[in-house]
Amino acid sequence: MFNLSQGTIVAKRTTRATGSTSSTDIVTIHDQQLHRGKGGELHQIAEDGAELLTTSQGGPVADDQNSLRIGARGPLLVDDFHFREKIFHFDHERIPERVVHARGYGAHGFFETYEPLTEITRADLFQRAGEKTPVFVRFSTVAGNKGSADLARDVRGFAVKFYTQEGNWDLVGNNIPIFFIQDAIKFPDLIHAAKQEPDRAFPQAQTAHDNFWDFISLTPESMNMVMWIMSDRTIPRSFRFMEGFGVHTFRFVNAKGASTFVKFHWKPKLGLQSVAWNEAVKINGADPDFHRRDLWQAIQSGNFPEWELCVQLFDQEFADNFDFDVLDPTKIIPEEVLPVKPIGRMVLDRMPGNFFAETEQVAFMTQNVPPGIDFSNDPLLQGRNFSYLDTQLKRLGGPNFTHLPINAPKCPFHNFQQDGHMAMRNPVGRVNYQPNSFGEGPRQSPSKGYQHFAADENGQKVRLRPESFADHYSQARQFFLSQTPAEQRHIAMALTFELSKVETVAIRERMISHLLNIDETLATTVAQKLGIQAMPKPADAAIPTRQDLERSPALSIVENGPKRFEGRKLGVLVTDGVDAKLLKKLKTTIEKEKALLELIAPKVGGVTASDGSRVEAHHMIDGGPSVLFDAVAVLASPAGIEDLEMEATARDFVADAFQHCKFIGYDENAFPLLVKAGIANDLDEGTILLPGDEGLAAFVSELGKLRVWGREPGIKLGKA
Ligand code: HDE
Repeated sequence: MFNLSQGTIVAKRTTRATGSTSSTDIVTIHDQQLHRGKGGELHQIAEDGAELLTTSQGGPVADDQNSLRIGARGPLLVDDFHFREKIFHFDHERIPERVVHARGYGAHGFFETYEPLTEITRADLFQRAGEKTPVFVRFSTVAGNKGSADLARDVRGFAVKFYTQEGNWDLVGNNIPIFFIQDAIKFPDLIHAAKQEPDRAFPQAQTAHDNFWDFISLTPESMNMVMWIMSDRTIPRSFRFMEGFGVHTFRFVNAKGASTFVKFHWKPKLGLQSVAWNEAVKINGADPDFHRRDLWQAIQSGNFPEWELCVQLFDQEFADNFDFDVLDPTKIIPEEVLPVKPIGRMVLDRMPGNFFAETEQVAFMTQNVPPGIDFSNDPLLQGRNFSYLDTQLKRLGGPNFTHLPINAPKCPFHNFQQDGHMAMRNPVGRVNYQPNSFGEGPRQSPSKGYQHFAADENGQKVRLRPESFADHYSQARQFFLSQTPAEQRHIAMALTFELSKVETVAIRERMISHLLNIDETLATTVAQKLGIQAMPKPADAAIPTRQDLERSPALSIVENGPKRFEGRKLGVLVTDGVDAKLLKKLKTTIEKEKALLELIAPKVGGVTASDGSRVEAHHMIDGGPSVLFDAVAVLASPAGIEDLEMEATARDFVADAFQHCKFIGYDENAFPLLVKAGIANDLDEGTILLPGDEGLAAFVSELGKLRVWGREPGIKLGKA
């Protein structure tokens, strides 16, 4: 529309209401001022110098505040194309949410290969040490709707799209290394049972209801997963502090066509960490976006989260001799049996510019594998390979979702696919097929193209479950026995809570009968807490629990926690008159640890410190409960603490931190708040009188232990 060659271009220095522009930003053509956008495109300019608002057809808009009508109080007119177009587009803003994993949050980053893996895989991204491959990661919960709260007790999705030089590789994993079911045909039943019940449409994002536990208690293959989901793994403190797993056995295939089985593990650099259940419930109220905000804050402040990609590699002989079937997705291979080998690291360093365009429209598909990575016969994986492509068509509305920038490969790609809704890559010319004799267009290449591993397969066409998948309890028991006492307590508490929400007594009892096959003490504890009068018989088992398997410390979160407070958050409750020197020193000590300090005060406007300086708060006490922090401190003046004692939220701040087994630092003036909160008689190694600014480093180093779980059995509910 604006032909630069015909007009006079005048560079002009202009300051707009929205900020100053450089001298080359504004050009004038035919006396019309235009603004040059980042991509060099031209926009018309409004009276105040901003870009001119237009319709989607490019038509300039004069009034976006009032629709066209007859007279000031008359009816609206169909003539108003601007109104109609605006409302039409708004009406169609939503696309179907994912049937599972609807709530998610994504980030960009890169994967860096440690060393060439040429011997075991021809995958291009593993050929050169130091090679960086761009990635996009989406973390998610499974059961809840898009708007559900982040701290639901749920499995977390951990899906990684690697944009490799030989096409996209999607490692669509979870934060738990196994799954509920052994065959994809059961997936719709599992998900129907887990999501809200269809008549009443609740509960939202919770498995604590009859349908879920009914299905589970009738599905013994889910028992190993039950132990994992009732553990603190399903209430992670942050995406940054969770592991990820490919779950299935995959294959690496080298250039000679030889295959090695592989299981993928992501290990977070900052160690594992979860929250307590009572804390999770409160976080959901205080900040339903807790995990999103955490990732956003970390990346925006330059604290880029990092994971190592590790592999367990094994051959057919190992598979034949292992206690369980490596094709069974309800089983792990313990790291103590087959160590994990780090092969690279992933760093997330950029948030999407637009949530919808990237995080919502990203389409992960298990069947996206580059040459050198292949599938095993895991029946769950093979079922997924059908589902993921199919679901994208529904969700993204047509076959051209691969044209969206977030889904398009970053390597060159050419084929004869054409047309369809919203086609944005449209080849030109006559030839749209092959073979063709015009010598045009792309050609297949047997040497460079994807070659499926030539596995020998034969057998009858049957519907059955292999005998080797039949032991449903041994690894569940191993998981339970590999937990620390605190973690075992949490599993019992979680089972009790969930089953207490189940109204049908027979379902509760059926679950206890399974627990008896896992651990008798666990079963009795839960049964007692549920008030079950007569213990049921252990569930019939196709294969009874084996002798105890070796304990696997890799399965515990507490045993794989951080060594330091790095990446965590200290919440400091302050009052007017707070010791300025102490506060300043605490802040520098925390920041030296690469951790964050946030201030909570009676007013968000902040407090006046002892030296008269004004200190702004991040939260007002009602909006900054202690559940939002990994540890807390209270620093006060004698007058200030009297006011705090009167505040229920300030008492809760301390009482909750105590109940959640957090470290609590306090100065002498703050002690009366501990008395009022009812914890002054129970002080322990986690309640620390701050020794003055000299001893702060020791305090901060204690914080690296994160929780004083030993406090938990002694906490008398209702006391704090
Ligand atoms: Fe998924 N899963 N899944 N799943 N899954 C989807 O695909 C499915 C399973 C996982 O952030 C859907 O694009 C079947 C295991 C993640 O966009 C759908 C089965 C694991 C995500 C689908 C499974 C996963 C999904 C819904 C049983 C861990 C979110 C929307 C065989 C290894 C990806 C979509 C994202 C999403 C099907 C089981 C992980 C319907 C049929 C096991 C992380 O295609």
